[in-house]
Amino acid sequence: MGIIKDRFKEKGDALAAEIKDLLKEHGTTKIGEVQLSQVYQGMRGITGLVTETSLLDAQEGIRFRGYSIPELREKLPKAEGGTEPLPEGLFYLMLIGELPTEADVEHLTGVWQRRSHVPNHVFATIEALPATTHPMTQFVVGIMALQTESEFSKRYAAGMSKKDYWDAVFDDSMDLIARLPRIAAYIYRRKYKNGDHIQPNGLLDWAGNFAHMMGYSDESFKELMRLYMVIHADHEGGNVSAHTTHLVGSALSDPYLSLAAGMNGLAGPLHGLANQEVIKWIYEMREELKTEAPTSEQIADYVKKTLEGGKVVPGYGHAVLRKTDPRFTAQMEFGKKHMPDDPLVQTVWNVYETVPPILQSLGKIKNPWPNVDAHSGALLVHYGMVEYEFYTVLFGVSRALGVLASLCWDRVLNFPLERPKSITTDLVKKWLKGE
Ligand code: FAM
Repeated sequence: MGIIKDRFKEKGDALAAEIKDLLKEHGTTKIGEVQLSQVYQGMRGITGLVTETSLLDAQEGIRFRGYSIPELREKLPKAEGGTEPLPEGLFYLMLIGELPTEADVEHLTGVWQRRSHVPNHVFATIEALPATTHPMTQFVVGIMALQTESEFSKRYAAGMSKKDYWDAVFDDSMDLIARLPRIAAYIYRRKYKNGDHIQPNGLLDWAGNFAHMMGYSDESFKELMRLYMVIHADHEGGNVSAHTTHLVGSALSDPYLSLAAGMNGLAGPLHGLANQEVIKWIYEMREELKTEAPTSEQIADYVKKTLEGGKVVPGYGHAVLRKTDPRFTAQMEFGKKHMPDDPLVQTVWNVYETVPPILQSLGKIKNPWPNVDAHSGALLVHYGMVEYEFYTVLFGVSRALGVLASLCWDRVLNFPLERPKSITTDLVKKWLKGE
């Protein structure tokens, strides 16, 4: 891993120097204003973070270091015989800021294979939970149990110098990414396959091995895992999982503590849990309509019923995006290539035709289009992964790539403790009276 760490440090020092000069000259430049409604309504549109790994454009969607998802699917190295990008390549791009070579990706695959050992006490801790425990709870408990392995915490306790924080966070982040598939697969096999665990296959890439350990040997499922791990990896810095990991890390909580916090945010229904809610919603619709292939009219009626019941239509809308999520489009292309006749996938496409005009007609929804969660479950069900309560764990394994790459950048840029100011409504009233 030496070469990647050295390259990262070189990039980090160069950008740190650039930012220092930039702030010296422009530190007092105003970059926006804050309206009262933004303070009360989720800080939407307030620019208050710097995240180097990716940037989200409301009209165009996500770009990772300037590359769109179609460009990444074309330019990033692939597995032998594969057509989908390897997540190792995306992590390298987010961390270093340059496209990786095949050799860079192979090197990273090897580093993560060698660092993937999970101590037994982690599995024992997970086993202490009832098997009925939600997979995301088991996942976060597993990450917390792994915190005993944190180099950062050990070195901080031993008096580590501030200039070395980045080095310890880098090591912990690489160890953690390497270990997450093993923990996630363990939870899957424990909960759904009677604890019939599958040992890692050291010849496979990170996502391919993850598929293997969950019990899926189908080559196109491995390809789906590679695409899935890439498109869910990062979505700039303000989404709940990224922002939480960054915030907790700013207190110098180690990467294990920071990622666990971010994963608790991802477990929320308005964030990462939506991917399970979408499939649940479609299953309930098919159950109620007694058909595997609801017509557009039947879907429209069911959507209206959902809305009248005061519930959201899961998989639709977004806090920033104002168009169809390119992560949805990438999944739709995968579906058209690998499973064009799958009835559940076709229902997702029918929902896509039907839902946006209905949401638009409400007049209050800023983005009526599908987000990443609207498609993901149907692709997984096609291969037999029907356990939708597990889907957000897949999302979490992927999102760790982006939020931990960002955590490394936070430390190498020496970002301080994050501490925005809060106000009271009494104070607001005083302001408004000019007091
Ligand atoms: N179905 C029904 N109502 C919706 C809706 C949807 N899909 N999306 C937004 N609305 C409502 C929203 O609840 C709010 O209603 P009230 O004024 O009555 O409270 C109104 O429309 C304005 O909301 P908005 O400004 O358009 O959206 P927000 O920025 O407040 O919320 C989301 C964004 C993603 C939380 C929201 O679109 C939603 O709840 N979507 C369904 C859940 C989902 O798919 N989440 C996953 C998001 C995904 F990107 C991820 O993080 N994995």
